[in-house]
Amino acid sequence: MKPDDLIFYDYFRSSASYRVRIALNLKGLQANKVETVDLRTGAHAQKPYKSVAPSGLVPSFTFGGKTFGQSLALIEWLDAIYPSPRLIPSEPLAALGVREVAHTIACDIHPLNNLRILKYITGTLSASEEAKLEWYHHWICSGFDTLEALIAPHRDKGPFCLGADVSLADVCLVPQVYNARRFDVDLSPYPAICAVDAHCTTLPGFADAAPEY
Ligand SMILES: N[C@@H](CCC(=O)N[C@@H](CS)C(=O)NCC(=O)O)C(=O)O
Repeated sequence: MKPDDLIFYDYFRSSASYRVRIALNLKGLQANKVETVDLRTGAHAQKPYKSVAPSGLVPSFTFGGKTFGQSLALIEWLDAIYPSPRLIPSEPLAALGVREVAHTIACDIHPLNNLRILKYITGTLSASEEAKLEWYHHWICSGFDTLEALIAPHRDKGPFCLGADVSLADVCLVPQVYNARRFDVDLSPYPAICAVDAHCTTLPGFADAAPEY
């Protein structure tokens, strides 16, 4: 299924874009057009991308002549229009649990370790490469301590973060684990996180969305 007129601005290594790729795959959707915005060359921070997406961040969607950013907002929109499978449960308490995990990743971990933050601390604040890695590991581990406590109680109910059903929590977790591995974070203190990640990455919707390297 192709939502009419949808352009998806994507970058393979962007974990926020990776979330959107997983959500599209799980729902069997394809954008009409996928435009790569290369973060390595700084294409995100310049025209023409900056003129359609003022934040200069990926991912974003353009349709009906407008551009919208924020991966969780984009996924919630997709979920409202294409509810199969539901990534945010309709039952309010279940939805609260899913958003708690998703926001722990998207609000409390990811923004601290984003490219522009790492560039700022090494550039403007003159932090060393070693200090940058220490920063990166610190915020991943701080967030993963919380996530492990949120996910572990659900391990006997099914293979996903919140039990039997795939949700926005898993869509956010897998890209964040990818980031942690890329930066050599020791994941041995997080068996529940690793078990959910190991299960999800066997599923085509997740596997096909993964960065090639
Ligand atoms: N909260 C935003 C974050 C978007 C974001 O930070 N994207 C990153 C890639 S994962 C980016 O464009 N970074 C460019 C930069 O930091 O300069 C979302 O969930 O979409």
